[in-house]
Amino acid sequence: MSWVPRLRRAGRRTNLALLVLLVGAFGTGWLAFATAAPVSATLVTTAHGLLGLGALALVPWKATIVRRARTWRPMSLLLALAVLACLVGGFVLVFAGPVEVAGLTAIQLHVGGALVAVPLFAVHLVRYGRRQGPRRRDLSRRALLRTGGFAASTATGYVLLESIGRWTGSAAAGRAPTGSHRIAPADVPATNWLLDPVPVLDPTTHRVVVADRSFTVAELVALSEPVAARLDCTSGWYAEETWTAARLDRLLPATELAAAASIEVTSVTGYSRLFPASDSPRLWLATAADGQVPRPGRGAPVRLVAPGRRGFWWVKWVAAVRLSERPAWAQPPFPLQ
Ligand SMILES: Nc1nc2c(c(=O)[nH]1)N[C@H]1C(S)=C(S)[C@@H](COP(=O)(O)O)O[C@H]1N2
Ligand SMILES: [Mo]
Repeated sequence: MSWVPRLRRAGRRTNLALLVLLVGAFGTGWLAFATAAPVSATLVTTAHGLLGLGALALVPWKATIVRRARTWRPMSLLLALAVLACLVGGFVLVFAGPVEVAGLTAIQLHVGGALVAVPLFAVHLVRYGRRQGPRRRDLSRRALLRTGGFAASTATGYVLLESIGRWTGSAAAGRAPTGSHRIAPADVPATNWLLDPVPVLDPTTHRVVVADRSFTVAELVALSEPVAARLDCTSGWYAEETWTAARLDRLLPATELAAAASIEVTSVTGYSRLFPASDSPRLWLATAADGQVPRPGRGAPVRLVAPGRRGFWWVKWVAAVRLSERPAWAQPPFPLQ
């Protein structure tokens, strides 16, 4: 262990800072999955990156603390590995794009590492967290100056890494505000949120129920127009395509739509999302992408196109669109299937 540094100031404040940084990184990570608008996405992903980098910057101090411990529990090692996997996944995603590492996609490694770390971290806190809480002197001028200095160095490191990413022409340079990397429509993987199956549907017999009516695919095509939109998946890629799609507010009965709280779009697989009723002019039933019928995995014959919303809102294999009294916020923030 001679390679581990012995930093004098390593201690309670290191642990406390790590707690704040990791909890913050976890929270902003989920928030980043939910955001799509450029300004909010930039703020959230930058905060997420700063918090993660801050945690990484504390490793030498944490290593000093670990070195002082007489015994090591396997669980602590597992926790360290999970956090490491999460960090590696995050860096790979930023600098190399949505590639695979050891059979896992970068985002699977990143989110998987974080999810494995959570229960281990909770046990770790219960076991070692005593007397590690904040103290009054953490707010002293000197302590605050040190915290500010640490924050400033982390921010400098962040800017430096971003610049290196650009100069070296790495994938980091072309990221969207959400952090996603651009891919060609032909390279879009048919992406399911968790474990949804890919149904193969017959476009000649498939019908989509829209409130009190039902449409054949041909009827939807006849009501369609071109819609350019960006499909931005939370797994780290986005693609720009021009969809052939019919606007939902033109298919839904006007009076009922005005009275409804939300619109529920359901897939033949059962996957569904609730949208505020006022979103209807920005929701489209699409039958083609760039002039072609999409592959079955991409939602044919009818999929939702929801410009300005992240990919998991773009329900594939749409079976029904129903008006609902339920407010759109009364659903889990992310799909559960
Ligand atoms: N029915 C259904 N629709 C779905 C999903 C799903 O798992 N089931 N995944 C969503 C997610 S997470 C994304 S990113 C997009 C992916 O669309 P694509 O297959 O065209 O890439 O579809 C969305 N629509
Ligand atoms: Mo996605």
